Formats: sequence, structure tokens, C-alpha cells
Amino acid sequence: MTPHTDDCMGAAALPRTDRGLDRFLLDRVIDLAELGRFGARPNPVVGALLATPDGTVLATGHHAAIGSAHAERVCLDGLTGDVPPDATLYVSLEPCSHHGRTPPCTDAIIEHGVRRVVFSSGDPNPDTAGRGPARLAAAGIEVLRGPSDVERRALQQNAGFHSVHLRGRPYVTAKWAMTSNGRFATGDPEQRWVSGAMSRALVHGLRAGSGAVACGIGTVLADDPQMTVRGELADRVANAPLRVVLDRALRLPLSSTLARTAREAPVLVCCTHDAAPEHELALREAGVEVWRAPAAHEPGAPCMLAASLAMLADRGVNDLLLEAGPTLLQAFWDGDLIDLAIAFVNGGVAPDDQPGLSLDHPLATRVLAEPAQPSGSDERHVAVLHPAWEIPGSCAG
Ligand code: AOF
Ligand code: ZN
Repeated sequence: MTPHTDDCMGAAALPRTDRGLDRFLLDRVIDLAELGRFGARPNPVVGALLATPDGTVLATGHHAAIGSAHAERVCLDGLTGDVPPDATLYVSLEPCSHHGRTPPCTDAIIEHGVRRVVFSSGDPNPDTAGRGPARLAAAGIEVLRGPSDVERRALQQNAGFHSVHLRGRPYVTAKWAMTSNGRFATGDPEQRWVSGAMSRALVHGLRAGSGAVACGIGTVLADDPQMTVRGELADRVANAPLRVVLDRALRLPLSSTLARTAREAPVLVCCTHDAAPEHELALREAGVEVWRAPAAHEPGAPCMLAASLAMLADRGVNDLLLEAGPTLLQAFWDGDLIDLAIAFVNGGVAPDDQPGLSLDHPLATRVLAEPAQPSGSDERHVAVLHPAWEIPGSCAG
């Protein structure tokens, strides 16, 4: 995927609405969009509603699954009767004008006779960016974009989609659990988990919303994780997240849970171009996909992590959940590749010889500076390091 660098094209030039009702309903379409969270990827989540100027909502819709109708069509097709001439269509993303898997939303909007459209954020997809609003305006429809704070919320909601289009890499959320002295392991074989049951349930929600979940080979060798979505969300996820192992020397054991379950949920191992070839065939026979990063001979060529992220973006992974130990976390930090950091901190203290982050590491200080949310026996600290609206080329202007 070639990131596009134009300044958000046409949509950014449109005036913003200053009506309170518009702001309120733009926030509601952002809420509606969440209904597609586990089905729409790699498409963005999008919500739409049609309302009259007194705030009566006539129809709603959301984009439920890749290949299914876009939010605007679901909304307009669900309306009984005609669109009143004073009604406004609210959409959380600018209406598209291109033929993708589905026909252009602009056609549906014009055919239904909508006279006013207000949207929360622009669409960075170069197939359509800016063209939908321009087409609607050319058809005599009033088109406005939302206030900038609403736009920021909408951009963050689809951070991965914007990241892939604007930077050619997924939006990376790093999550880890640590004790109050920054250790990632308890050192106590009787008490394996650093995090409590409630934060582990939250992690399944994070996985369910991600196109891929990644860990390093160190974590595989130490913990033999499954990295699947379990619990009540498992049935709601349209495509199980790709399980990615960052494994430079291709050491993933055939006996690991990941390799043994590769036919149930996909596993992709990323290694360097010159990792030992013998093991590759056996892994492939077990159903594991092996990806070799291109040789980085050129000065400035992307490192294996950056190359792996670009490959994942090309494969339609918008959001990557990184469940790494301290070494890989440091490597992502060094590459400025962490966009959102989530630390689950429990009140315990583990021996200093356990792996972990120093509490004066900038990642720990950034996260711990954020207010704690209770997660059962843990505290959850969330730091947005790279908000979607600060991604260069973002339409937030
Ligand atoms: C909208 N409303 O609900 C969505 C939009 O292959 P398709 O036809 O599904 O097109 C996918 C692209 O359309 C996607 O990359 C994004 O640019 C836009 N998504 N647009 O007007 C929607 N889901
Ligand atoms: Zn559309």
C-alpha cells in the first residue's frame, strides 16, 4: 500500500457546522459506528443517521461487515417513505464516491433526494478521498464537516484505517501487565498471572478489535501463549485476528501451542531474510505461514519491525495489538512504533531479577502519568502517544 501524502484533498476545504444539534448527532453516528467494530475490518467502522431539524431520528445504519452495504445505504434503505426535504444525513466518515466492493454512497444519497449531509471525518482512501463531498456539492446538496473535536474522535475511532492509508503501517497498541515495581513476571510458579481476571477479559476485547496480535519469540518460549480471542466475544469476531510472532531466527517450536493450532486460527512468523531454512518447511507443513523480511543492505532500509508492519498493512491489518515482553517493547519504542500504550499494573512487587521495565523508562513514566482506571485487582493506565489526528496527512486540519 502506498501511503498518500496529499493534504486530505477536498474534504478539508469544506466549512464546519456550528449547530449544536449537528454536533450531538455527529457524536451519535460515531457511537453507532462501533456496532461494526468486530465485523467491518479492514474497512473503517462507519455509522449514519437521518434526522429532521427538530432532532427526530428517521433511520439509522452502520457498516456491519466487509463487502456489505455502507452505513449510508443501510440507513437510507431502511427508511419507510421519502426523505423529507429538510432532513439531514449524518455520517461518521465522508460518503464515498467510488465503486469498491459496493457501489458509491453518493449515488444513494442523490437518488434518495437528501438535501443536506454532515460528516464527522474525512476518508484518506485515495480511491475516494474528497471526491464524495465534491460530487454531492456539485449536485446542489449542502455538505458540511463536523467541529474539530468531533472530527478528532472520529479519526481516533478509525485510527488503524487512517494509519494504513497515511503511513503505510498499522496503528500499534502495546499492552502489558506489570507489578508496581515494573516487573512483567511474578517469579512465583504458583501465581503465574501478573494481571487479574478482569484485565485479561479486557485484553480479549482488545484482541477482538485488532486485525493482528503480535508477540516476540521470547514470550512464546517463556509462556507458550495462545493469542486467541476467547470468552463471549469469540463468536462476534468475523475474522480471527492473525497471530504474529516476531522471530528473527525462526525458532518457533513445532510443539508450541501457536504452531499446533495454526490450522484453527492463522499464525504468521516474521523472520530475517537469512534465518535458517531447515525449520521453515516443517513450520509450513504445520500450517504456519513464514514471512522473510527483505535483506536490508541499503542504508536507511527499514528494519525488520518496520518491514513487518508494512507487510501487515498490505495484508489489510489496520490495528496491531502488541503483547510483548520488555525486549520487544523496547525495540518498538526505539523505532517510535508505539501509538497507544496500555499498562495493567497490579499492587504486587516481584523480585528485581524478573524481566520488566524500569519505572523511569519513558514508556512507564508516560503511561503512569495517565489517570488509573480500575480493572479488578489491577489499575489500567492508557497513554495515546500518537493520536490519529497527528498522523501526517490526517484531515484534522
Ligand atoms: C462510506 N460509508 O460505511 C464505509 C466507507 O469495498 P467497499 O465498497 O466496501 O469500499 C471500502 C472503502 O469505502 C473503504 O476503504 C473506505 O474508503 C470507504 N468506506 N465509506 O461512505 C461506509 N465503510
Ligand atoms: Zn460508501
